[in-house]
Amino acid sequence: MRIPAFSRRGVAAVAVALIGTTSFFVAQRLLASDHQDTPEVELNPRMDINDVYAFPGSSADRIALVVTTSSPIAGQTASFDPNLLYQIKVDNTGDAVEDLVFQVSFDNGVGAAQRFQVRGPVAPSMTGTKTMVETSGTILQGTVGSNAGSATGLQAFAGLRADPFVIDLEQFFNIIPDRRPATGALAVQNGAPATSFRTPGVDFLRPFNALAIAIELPKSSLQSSAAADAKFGVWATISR
Ligand SMILES: [Ca+2]
Repeated sequence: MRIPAFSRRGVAAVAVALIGTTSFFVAQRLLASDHQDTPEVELNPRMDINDVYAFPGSSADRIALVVTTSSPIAGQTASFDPNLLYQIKVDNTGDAVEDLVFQVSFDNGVGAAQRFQVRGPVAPSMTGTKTMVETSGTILQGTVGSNAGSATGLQAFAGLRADPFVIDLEQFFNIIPDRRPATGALAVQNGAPATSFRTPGVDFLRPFNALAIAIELPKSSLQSSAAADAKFGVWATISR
């Protein structure tokens, strides 16, 4: 398992895998997230995966998969990038290679006028760093800010939501200043250099929104068998 230097997001994904109430395994090789990991991502927040979550769904047999981007700058008119392919990937055979993918793309609309399309779950034609837009299988279409699909089958949401991640990001950059972003409010030092988080803790992200993609469906749609201990791993990618 390999986790890059600034990997609060990657750590989050691992934590989900370990403590989730559904059955998961930790991928053998974890690249974790790309949060601020390259100059291109740093300057293009819509390309930047914030976090990946796997939550229990609306009933015991359902699961909700979520990927967030664009925090902590997403405002009311924030939009997904129509030139990017957002994917949630699922490995259900334990080899850290995706067996199923959800491919999410967006049109040129702005804010709540933007429309999205979800393809999947579908077996991908290509895996790993290579991607092909899939044309077979389920295709779900909806409008940003509204649910689309069926509450008993596949349903999806894309839009602005409160960033669910908890961290004192301001103090984090006082502890590790070389990770400070190049733009935005956090680009400016606020507070003295530090070696630890504040007490009591500060949920710095609480007032901030992220752009979220959430997909909820029966767990059986993702498992390779009906066995009670059937497991699968989940991660996300953004491609251009
Ligand atoms: Ca696999």
